[in-house]
Amino acid sequence: MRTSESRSEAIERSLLGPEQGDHAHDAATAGPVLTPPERAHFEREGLLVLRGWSPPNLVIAAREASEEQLIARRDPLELEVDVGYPGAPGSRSTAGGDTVRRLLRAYERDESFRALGTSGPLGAVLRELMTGATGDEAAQPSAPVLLVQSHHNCVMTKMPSFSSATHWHQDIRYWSYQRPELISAWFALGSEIEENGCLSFIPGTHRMRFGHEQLDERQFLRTERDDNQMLLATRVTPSLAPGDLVLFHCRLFHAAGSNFTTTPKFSLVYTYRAAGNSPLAGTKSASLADIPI
Ligand SMILES: O=C(O)CCC(=O)C(=O)O
Repeated sequence: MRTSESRSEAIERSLLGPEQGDHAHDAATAGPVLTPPERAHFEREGLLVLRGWSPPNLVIAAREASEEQLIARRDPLELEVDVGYPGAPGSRSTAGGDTVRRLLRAYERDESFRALGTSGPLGAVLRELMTGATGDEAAQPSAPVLLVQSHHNCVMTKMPSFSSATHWHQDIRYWSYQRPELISAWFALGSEIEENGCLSFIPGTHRMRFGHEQLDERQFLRTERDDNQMLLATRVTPSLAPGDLVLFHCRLFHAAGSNFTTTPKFSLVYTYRAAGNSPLAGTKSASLADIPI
C-alpha cells in the first residue's frame, strides 16, 4: 500500500496531469462545462452519469484510503445493524454484526476524498446544473456551491455476505433546507454492477409529487401499488466503472441491492447545495459548517 505522502503526490499529479476525463479538462478552461443535451438530460431525468470523470490516480488513492480506514475501523463508522435495512445482521452480537455500512465524515478523512469532492471542475458542473435545474438565482455561475457536511459526506461500503439492500427513497425525506434542491455526487471507486449492489433510479421522479399513501411509514415507495409499479417499470440501473461519477437530484427516487460478490464495493458520496439554499436553523442539516467549492 502507498504511504499518505505518495498518495498526495498522486493527487497532485492527477489534478494537474493529462489523465483527467474530458469534462474535468474542459472545466479548467472558461465557458460551459456540460453540453446542452447533458443539462437537458439532468433537468428531465434528475440524473447524469459522467463517464471517466475522476482522475485515475485519485480514484486509486481514494480506494486505498477507504480500504485502509475500513481495516483500521477508523471512526466515525455506521454499521449495517445501525441502518437495519433488509439483509442487515439482526444485532451487533450476531454473525456479521460489526459489518461497516459507511465511513462517515469523509471530507475530514483523507486528502483524496477532499480533492475529489471539491475540485474546480466539479464546482463548475454543479453550478451549471443548479442554475438550470433549480432556477436558483443564488447559483449563478459565479456564486459558490457548498459541499454539505451533514448529509452523505461518506464512503458507502457494501461488503460481501452481510450487506443490506436500500429500498426506493428520496434523499431529501430527512433533510431540511429552504428548498428541496440539492444534488448528490456518487464517485465510483470500483466497478458497480447489479451483482454488487449498484444504484437504480426512477428517472423524472424529482419533478413529480407523491401522496402519503404512496409511501410507507419510513417514506419508502410502496412497491405493491399499481401507480408505483408503473413508475418502477421505467427504472434504470447504470453500471459504473471506477472513475465514473453520477450526479442526482435529492428528490429522485433511487434504490440499491445487496452485494452478492466476494469483493467489497466502495463509493464516495457527497451532497451539494447552492449558497442561497440554506439549511433550516436547529436541524441536523445545519449541524456542521458547509464547505464552499
Ligand atoms: O448503496 C446503497 O445501498 C444506497 C444508499 C443510498 O441510496 C442512500 O444512502 O441514500
